[in-house]
Amino acid sequence: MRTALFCAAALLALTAAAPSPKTYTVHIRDDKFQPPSVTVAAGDAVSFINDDDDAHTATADDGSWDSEGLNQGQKWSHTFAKSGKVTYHCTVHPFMHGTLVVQGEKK
Ligand SMILES: [Cu+2]
Repeated sequence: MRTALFCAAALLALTAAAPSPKTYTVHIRDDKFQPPSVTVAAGDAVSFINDDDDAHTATADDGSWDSEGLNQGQKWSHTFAKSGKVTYHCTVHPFMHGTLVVQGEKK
């Protein structure tokens, strides 16, 4: 019992020390990524939600990530661990562009 309490306390201390990851949301609406540019910290997640009635993707221009096809109402979430700036597009509508900036120390 005492061990279990100690473990719980240690876990709480660890949780408090680490910055908690956030989740950002990008809506895909009217053939646009909204907002078109998002800045997050390394370890944060972004959810892409398709609000349109036709299919879209969120696909990194450098191929590092890809939501694949999202139908109306579908959501795709991804955690970004690597810092840097990545532009992305929709493979169905190549005129749709967005920018994702991931900030954090490089290791
Ligand atoms: Cu599209």
